[in-house]
Amino acid sequence: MKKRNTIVALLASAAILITFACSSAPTDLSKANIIPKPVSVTPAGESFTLTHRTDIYVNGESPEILQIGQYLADRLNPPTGFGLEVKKTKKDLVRGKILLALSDNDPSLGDEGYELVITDKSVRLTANKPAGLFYGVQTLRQLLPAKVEMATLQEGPWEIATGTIRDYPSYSYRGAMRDVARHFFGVDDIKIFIDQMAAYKMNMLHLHLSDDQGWRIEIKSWPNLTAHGGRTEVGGGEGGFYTQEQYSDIVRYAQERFITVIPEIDMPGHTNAALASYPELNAKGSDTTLYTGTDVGFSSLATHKEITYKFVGDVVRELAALTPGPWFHIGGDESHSTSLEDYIPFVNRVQDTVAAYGKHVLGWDEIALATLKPNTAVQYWAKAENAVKGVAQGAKVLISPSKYAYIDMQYDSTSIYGYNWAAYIEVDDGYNWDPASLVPEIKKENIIGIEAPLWSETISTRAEAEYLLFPRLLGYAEIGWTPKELRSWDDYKVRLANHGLRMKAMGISFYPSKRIEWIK
Ligand code: TNX
Repeated sequence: MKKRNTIVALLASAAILITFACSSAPTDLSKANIIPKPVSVTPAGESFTLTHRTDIYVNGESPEILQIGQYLADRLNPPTGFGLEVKKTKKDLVRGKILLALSDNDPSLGDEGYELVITDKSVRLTANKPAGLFYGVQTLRQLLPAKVEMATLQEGPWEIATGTIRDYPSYSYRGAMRDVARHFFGVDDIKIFIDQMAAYKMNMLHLHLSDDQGWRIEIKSWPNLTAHGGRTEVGGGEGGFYTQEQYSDIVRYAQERFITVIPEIDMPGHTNAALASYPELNAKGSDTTLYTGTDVGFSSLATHKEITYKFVGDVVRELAALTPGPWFHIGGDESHSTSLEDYIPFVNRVQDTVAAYGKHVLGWDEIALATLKPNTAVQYWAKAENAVKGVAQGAKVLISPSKYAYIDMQYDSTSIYGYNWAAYIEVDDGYNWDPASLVPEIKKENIIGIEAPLWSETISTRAEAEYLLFPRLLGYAEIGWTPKELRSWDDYKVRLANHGLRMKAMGISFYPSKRIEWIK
């Protein structure tokens, strides 16, 4: 019996040896398909193999570092089956292991940068701040085979090319917007999206929480906003809303992934759901009819009534209290039913309200027609002249030009979902532009970053959203992170082709653009 066991064991090890011999371990780190492309990659020509002995060691006093170590273990353990553990250490290098360490002696990496040093014996990830470690972990994921993204046990080997990556972002705001007003998307959908953003080092999630078709966030002092205004959506579906607890849950989940939530309450236009819930907010009339169409520009809060400012004050107070991030988005777009004479004082007053609750104002580019307060930032989506007016007032600009960055635009005339009023945006069109080269008066130093908005008039399910989001979101992530000089379509399209398998492993229903030679 003993002899037979020995033979079995010998055969098994031979099988393992053969497997190893047949697989060609990656040895050239410069060939790794990382998105967004890192600032610098120096290959060392060998490879490191992750095994059941490669536990994760963390060195640093921040409570977040343990959490990041655990996040990495939680990504690696299901597909590898290794059961890696997270352990504390005081050492700077642990042979045979993965080490995450905080050390703030590398100023060129900034607050979000990291250095990843991979030798044949160990992996060492360092950063000044926890955010940098988190982004380094995202890079490490992408160095492993795509099947590392599967939730079920996969076959190894788990090999990485050796070398050094030093990396940090171009812009501090790398965002996406989800419109949960036109069609409602629940907490689980948004959490999945947060995980997808995190994988590509995006850090700002703008939630468009109210519009003509629905009010999506519980406001305790104005309960009819959700009781009535949250009850439908485009096309007449049942709509929905987040309770304050659910919103806080989203905020926390995002925070754990170094993503800041930016709530938007669009005003004075795009407010039919609020007007129908509280008719006293109308200039005249008392219509309580909900709207399920897709027109824009027909509604306005009564900018002359004091009750409107009581309403805005209560909403901003409750939502600001639930929002740890610095920004509060006041919308301000397409207020075609508000005269400019009414619009300007309204925007001026609402900026004061937001400031009173400790937040900085973000608003669509039309708000630059008003007098911008210090720290107010303008989101350039439509009119360059508005954004330029903002810059002239000393405001920073968030770049979201509809022609390049609107994720609800169709890829081409055959696209099933989306609009085309701004453009068709194929994957290369979405990638081939630069935020600091769009408008001569808007220079890199005026720009906080880039955001890609996904409006949801034409989509109502997670798969439909993903069809528009992916693969374009990866390109927007790269534009926000990677310096302009390192970005090129020819290089990007090869890396993206490799991410097809990775997106598939992550369960993403992406649009298989013909402009990419997807690796099968
Ligand atoms: C314009 S972008 C809008 C949205 C629509 C979108 C559809 C912006 C600030 N306003 O209300 O949903 O077009 O593409």
